[in-house]
Amino acid sequence: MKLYHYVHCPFCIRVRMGLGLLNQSFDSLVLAYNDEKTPIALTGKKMLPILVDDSGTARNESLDILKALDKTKCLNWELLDQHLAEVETLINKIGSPVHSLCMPYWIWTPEFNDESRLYFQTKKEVKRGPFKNLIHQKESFITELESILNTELEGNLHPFYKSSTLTIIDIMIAAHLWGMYIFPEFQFTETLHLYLQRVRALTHFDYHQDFWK
Ligand SMILES: N[C@@H](CCC(=O)N[C@@H](CS)C(=O)NCC(=O)O)C(=O)O
Repeated sequence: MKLYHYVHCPFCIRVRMGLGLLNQSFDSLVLAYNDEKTPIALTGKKMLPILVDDSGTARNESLDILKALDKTKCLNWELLDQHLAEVETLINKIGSPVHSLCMPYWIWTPEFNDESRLYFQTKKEVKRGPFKNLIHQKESFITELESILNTELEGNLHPFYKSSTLTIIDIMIAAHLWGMYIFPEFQFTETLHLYLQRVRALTHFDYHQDFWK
C-alpha cells in the first residue's frame, strides 16, 4: 500500500494513526503541497490523504479509507454514528483555532520549501487572512481553543471519548490536536497530554518520522 500525505495534515494523520493501530505496513509518500499533478492523476482532485491499495485502487477521504482498512471493526464506528453531529461540530470547533495557530508555523518545518510555502500561504490566506494577522491574534485563538477543550472534551474522556477503549473518534480528535504540540505558547493540560500520548502509543504514531528516514 502507498499513502500519499502531508505531514501536518490532520486528515492524513488520521490515516497514519489508523494504519499504525491496525499494524498495516505502507510506503509513506510525502507530497509537496504545490504538487497538483500527482493527486489529480490518482483521484481527479488535489486533496490528500490518498491511499493506493495493493490492487492499485486509489481512494481519498480519510474516514472512507479507514473504514475500508478496518476489516475487524476494531475502531467502534457505531460510537461515531451515535454521536456524529456532535463529533463533527467538536472537530470543526477545534480545527478552526488550531489551523489559524498552526498554519503559520507548519510552513517553516522541513515539509515545505520556498515554492510549496508560497503556494500554501497564498491559498490559505484567501480564507483566513494574512498569516501575520493570525499570529498577532494568537492569544484569542488560544483562549478559544482552551475553552472548547475544557468545556467539550476533557469531561468526556473515560479515558477515551465517551468510551473505555480507543475508537475512531479518538483518532479524529488526536489528529486534529496534534499540530498544537509545535505551538510554543500553548500547553495541553495534563489530562489532555496523557490522552494524546495514549492515542499515540496505541497507534504507534510518530509525527516526524518522514523527516528522519
Ligand atoms: N474530507 C477530507 C479532507 C482532506 C483535506 O482537506 N485535505 C487537505 C489537507 S489538510 C488538502 O488536501 N488540501 C489541498 C489543498 O488545499 O490544496 C478527508 O477527510 O480526507
